[in-house]
This record gives sequence, C-alpha cells and structure tokens, in this order.
Amino acid sequence: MITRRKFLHRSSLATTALLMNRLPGLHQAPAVKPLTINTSTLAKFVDPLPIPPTIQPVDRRASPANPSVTVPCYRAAMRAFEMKVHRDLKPTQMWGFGSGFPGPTFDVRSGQEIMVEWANELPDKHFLPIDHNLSGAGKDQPEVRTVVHLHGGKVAPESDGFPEDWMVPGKSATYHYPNNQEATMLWYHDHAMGINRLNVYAGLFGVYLIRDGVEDSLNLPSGKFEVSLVISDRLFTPEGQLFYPVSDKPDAPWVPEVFGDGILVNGKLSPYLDVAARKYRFRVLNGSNARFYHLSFENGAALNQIGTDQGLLPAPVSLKAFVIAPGERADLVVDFSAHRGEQMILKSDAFAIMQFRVSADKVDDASSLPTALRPIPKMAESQAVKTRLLSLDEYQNRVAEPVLMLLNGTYWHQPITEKPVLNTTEIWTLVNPTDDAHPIHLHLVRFQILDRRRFDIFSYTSKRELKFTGPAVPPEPWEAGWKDTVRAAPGMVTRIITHFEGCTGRYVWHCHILEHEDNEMMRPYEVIAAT
Ligand SMILES: [Cu+2]
Repeated sequence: MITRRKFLHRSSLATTALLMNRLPGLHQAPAVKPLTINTSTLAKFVDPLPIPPTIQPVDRRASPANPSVTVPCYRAAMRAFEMKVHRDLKPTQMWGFGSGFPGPTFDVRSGQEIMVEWANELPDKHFLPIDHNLSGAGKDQPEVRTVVHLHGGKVAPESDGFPEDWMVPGKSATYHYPNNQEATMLWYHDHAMGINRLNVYAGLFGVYLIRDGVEDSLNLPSGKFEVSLVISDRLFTPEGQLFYPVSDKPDAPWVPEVFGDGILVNGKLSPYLDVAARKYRFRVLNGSNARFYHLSFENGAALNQIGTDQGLLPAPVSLKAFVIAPGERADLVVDFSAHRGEQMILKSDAFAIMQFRVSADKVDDASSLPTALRPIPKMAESQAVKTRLLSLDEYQNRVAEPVLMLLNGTYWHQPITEKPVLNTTEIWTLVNPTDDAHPIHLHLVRFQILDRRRFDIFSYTSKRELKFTGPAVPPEPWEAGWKDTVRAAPGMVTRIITHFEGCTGRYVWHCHILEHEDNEMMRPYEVIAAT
C-alpha cells in the first residue's frame, strides 16, 4: 500500500532532498539559501493545542425548504491573516474562515436546518502559485475564487459548492444545510475549480459536527473532554511563510503531490495538550492535501475507534494504529487513566504529531465507552440495480513523472457519464492500476465498502480485462461503517455500495489528493429522477 514515492516522502530529510531536486538550479548551487526550513529542527511540544471557537448564529432567516419558518443563520467570512504556527517561527500569512486556522467549529443538531452565508473577503491576488493550464484556472479567470463545500453533507446541489459555482472577493453565497443525517464529524472547505489545492493549503477549512439522540444516549466523553484534532502538513520558508512547491517548468508549476515536513494540529506544529487521567473523545480529521497518516501512540496505548466519516461504528474497535487518508475522519476514545503523570506522543511513522501530558491526579470519570454504539445495517449487493466499472488513471511523461490523472479516462468538461437514479442503489467498482492510493470521495451520499481485491494490472491496462489475482478482502474494522471517502488502494479493485437519496441534481466525485483533483481527477455526476 505504501509506494516507493510515498515511502520516501515519509522522512522529512527525504522530502527536502526530493524538493531540492525538483527546484531548478538548486542542485548546481548548493550554497543558495534553502527555500524551506527543516521543521524537525524546531522545538517540539512548546505550543498548547489551540481549540477553534464554536461559531454562533448571527440572525434567523426564512428556510428555503419552508418559508413560513425561520432558521438560524451563520456568517463565516474568508479572510487573510497572520498566525503563529510555532513559538519560534515568525507569524505566517494564511487564509481562513474568521480569523484563525482551522476555521470556527459548527456544532449543530441532526434534523435542525441552518443557513450559512459564506463571504469571500480575501484579497484580489493569490499568494500561492496558480497553474493556468489547469481546467478552470486559465489566465482569463479571476485569480482569487472560492466556493465552500460541506464534505459529507447531504445537501441540495445549489448549496453543495459545485467547483464552478465560485465567487470572487466582495461576494458571498448563502447555503442551506438541512442536517438530515446521523451524528458525525463533517468538514467544510474550499472547492474552487483548478485552485482548490492552493486555497485549502492556504487554510480554508474547518470542522462541522452534527449531534443526535443516539450519540447523546451513549454518555461519551463530552464538553472539554471532546476535542477535535485537525491534522495537516505544510512546508515553511525560513521566514515562517507557507511554501507550496512548484515544478521545474515555470509555465506549468503544478506538482503531482505536496508533502510538508511540518505537521500541524489545529494550526500548530507538534503542539501539546494537558489532559486529565480519564477518557477523552478525539475527532480526527486529515485535512492534508496529499499525506496519509499512520497514527499510533509511541507507548503502544490503545486507540478505541468509535466512528468513521459518516458516523458511529456498530461497536468500538480497539486499535494500536490506523491509517487516515486525506478527507477521512476518525472518532476516537482514548482512556488516559492508566497513564497518570505520563507524556504520551501521538505519532505517524517518523513524525511526532502531538503530545498529551497526562495529569498525575486521580479523577472520577462518569463518561462511558459503550460496547455497542449504533447498528449499521449491512447493504446487500443484491440491492444494487447497477454496477459501474470506473478506473483511476494516471498518465506519466517519458521520465515517469505523473502529468495528468483522470477518472475513467474522462476529463472534467466531457459530458456527464454517471447518472444514478434517485432512490436506487449502485455498486461502484474502482479499478486502480496506478501506484498511488487515491482517496475517492462522492458528494451527497454515504456508502459502505464491500471489499478490495488485487488484480492483474497488465491485463487491465493492455486489454481492459479485469482478472483478479487475490481474494476479496473485507474493509478494515475501522472502515466498516458509513463512509464518504474510501482509500482506493494501488493495484486493487475497491468496491463500494451506495444508495442515492436526498436530491436530484449535479454533484461531483473526485480524488481527495487535492493536486490530483485539480488536475482532472474529478468528474461531475448527476442524480436523476426515475422516469
Ligand atoms: Cu488521486
């Protein structure tokens, strides 16, 4: 599952070395001041973990679903600001929602609709390198464009943040979120065509929590004992500014993936959190452009995973380690009671992500880690009225650099080919002959993973014959719930099953490696009414 390229990127030194190789001229002139710092040389665990504020409504407005009722309306403005990501770095220029990164947290109830006015109050010029060759990012387009997508939200198409529905600075758009879905952690982020990877890297995302009665009844750790951990990686210049790498072609700066050697949690590099010796609930989001994390505690302590992208699992899964891909979420309960006075490090391979400083004091803990959480009815393959075979394609140049990624051999602007019928079930068979794992995300729907299965890549790429070479492997226990993003592993066929419900209209599905998404690994799809 870990390709050579990914493996190399896991070490910060290797990342810097690769980066140097990609930068024109640098390998001939080693005395030139480096473009990026090695963040592993910064002191670790010197900044407390920031907790983003919870956003409050500003007024009430008539519901688009029923104009005779008014619903809470929030306003979140996208702005440029400077923030300290580490004690020893100068303030970093970022873009975000409100005045911090991550943006404020939405905390709403299932079944209680809200509206959000997303306002673009950003400057007119982008500060990260736009590639004007990418779809929708031509020189004739405004540089700064944003559109907000609620990832995992069951939302009407006009409020879903279609990538071409962007707005320029000075404009705003008011979206309607019905919240007719089960308790879970969603996240909102920019989705603008052709520059999404830059806008998200700049900081345009935040957390959106939905609560419901089932979750309430479980007596999980809550209040200050429930903490969101938003993980993302970045590169920094010696001046403490964001560095987004470019190719060696000045007219085509796009790079296939970006891996930072600095890992931020809630906007700080390797922060610490003081915790009581009791249970905590951690809501983990991988908001990185391309990096997968392999999370574990350095001391081997258990992580109890209680939920995934779209809500609670049937029962907690006790793990020593798990993988989280860009766009995925994990809901965890960690019990620190056996670790009084210890300092525990959450790590991902060689990276120390953050430190938990467990108080030496004994405390009463009335919260629970129930043995049963929420029943997940398993979707039967026999329910599916259609199976779609969809390939994930990567095109390389003569020196084996990826230059383009497509879904099923089709570009963004080609006519829509995936048109599921409302209230029907389909199986999507994702064939991945590339050597990358692609986290595939479908807007609107939740799905279940059926299985992953190795196949003969040569037969497929040369003759389009799908020959399996291994057994079907069921999803990992931590993925065996409702998902909205799935790791399509390299050299594997990944099958998902989903029921298209909620709305008709035009949505998108895409790879959540944002460099891939911006270079054609995204397609529109349309839910159509039954005839
Ligand atoms: Cu991808």
